[in-house]
Amino acid sequence: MKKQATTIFLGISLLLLAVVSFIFFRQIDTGSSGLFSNQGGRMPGMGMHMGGEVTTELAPSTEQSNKLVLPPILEGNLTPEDGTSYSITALNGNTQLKEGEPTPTYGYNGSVLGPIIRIRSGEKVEIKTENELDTTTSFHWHGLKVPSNVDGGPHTPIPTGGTADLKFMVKQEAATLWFHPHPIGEAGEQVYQGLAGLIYIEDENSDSLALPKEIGINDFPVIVQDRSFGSNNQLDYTQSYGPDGTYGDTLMMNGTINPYLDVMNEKIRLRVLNGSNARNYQFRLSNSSTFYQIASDGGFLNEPVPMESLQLVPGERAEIILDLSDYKVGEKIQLMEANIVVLTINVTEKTSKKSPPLPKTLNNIPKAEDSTTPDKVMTFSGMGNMVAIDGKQFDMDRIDLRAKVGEKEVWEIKNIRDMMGGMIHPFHLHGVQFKVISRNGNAPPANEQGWKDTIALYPGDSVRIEVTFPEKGIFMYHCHILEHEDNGMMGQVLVE
Ligand SMILES: [Cu+2]
Repeated sequence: MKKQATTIFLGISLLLLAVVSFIFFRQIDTGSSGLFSNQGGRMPGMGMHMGGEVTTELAPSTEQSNKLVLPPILEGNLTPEDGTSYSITALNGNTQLKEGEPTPTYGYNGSVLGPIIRIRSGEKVEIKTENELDTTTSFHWHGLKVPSNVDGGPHTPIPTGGTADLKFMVKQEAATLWFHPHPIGEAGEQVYQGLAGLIYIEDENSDSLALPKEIGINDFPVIVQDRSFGSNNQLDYTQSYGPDGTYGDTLMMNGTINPYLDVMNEKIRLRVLNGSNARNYQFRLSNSSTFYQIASDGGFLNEPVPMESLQLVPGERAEIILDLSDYKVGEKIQLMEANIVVLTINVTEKTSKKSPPLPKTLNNIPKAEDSTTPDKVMTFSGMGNMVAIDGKQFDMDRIDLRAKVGEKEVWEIKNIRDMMGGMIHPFHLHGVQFKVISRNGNAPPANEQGWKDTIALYPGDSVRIEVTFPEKGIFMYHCHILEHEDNGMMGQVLVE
């Protein structure tokens, strides 16, 4: 009897010690915005799920190295009234992602991911969308400045067999955007199954800048995603699902596992999209060398920003330049995430022409303006099924905020730290490119001083942004951890 009581006492003490040290380390871990682990408050190797943690670690690939698949450029048809017309169809398919069985996937105009839609600033565009999936979807153009009836959010579901004809003017500068499904409660699963594509906007500035721009030669798209493969190479969303994000142990770039790229010894440009459901990345180069970020979500930065590491939260993009001019044929460099190889870049050929130096000036974005009192304040809080914005979960019948078209506003967005430390929530706002004014009262880092549509909110953060909606309608703002979005961490702003 006494022995049993001692055992129970010992057990309770150990448990208490574990909980207290867990909270303690978590506070340290999330104490600073600059120093963070992959997820706010993750304790590597603990392997237990206490909300907000990445429970699935990335594993080094055991697959053979594969040439990076490049998505095709979608050809448009020139029409007299509607400008250039494109067709995008969401399809069921099977894709050979791994050795063995092909994987059942979703794709746009193909079995997985989608083509690159290449449009020009000032151009009239038509996109004919069609849903051939056996489930309702929507076609959201992430980062595009369009009226909300074109935006493709939860208000415009396309049922199985349905079509929608979208027409708009391209009213924004050169940028790398993307498109993905945004149906209510189902975005996570549909993206996980393979739905995502890129949009390149070009303009006179991007034409004239001396940057690598030969697609597939020195200008490459890199869509980074993590997946878990079950038996027979299935992507089992339900099995892999986590209420704080669905993670996988396997990295895929453009749908390629363990990819390599053969290039010449010149400057190369990577247009990197974090297309993952929930995982944050901290990219660096294998030899720790400096690279340059030239563009953020909504276009070119004012000048190239030298960097040794690049963080991207889900939905975020960055264009980076790697200077391989001094590399010899046979040398290689790798893009890394922690100790995991993301992409191997082999220099296999000597270029006949020397890359010009990077332009000193890329863009002319006026500095963001602050105000003493923000026009709007909102708070992100909670985890799992308890995620909320201003204490509320998404309700399609409720307008949360109102704004006037063309009027500059300052929004203050807070991520409330909780007992467990909290999580990084990627904040995304539809229909606009905004500017980051400050993070906790300090100027944002140089690579965040351009146009943004998605930013990291660290636990305890208070971020101010400058927002001017160019178009009318109802626009979403939400967490881009797709499982949080699906769980209702989303609100809507009516722009009149
Ligand atoms: Cu979130």
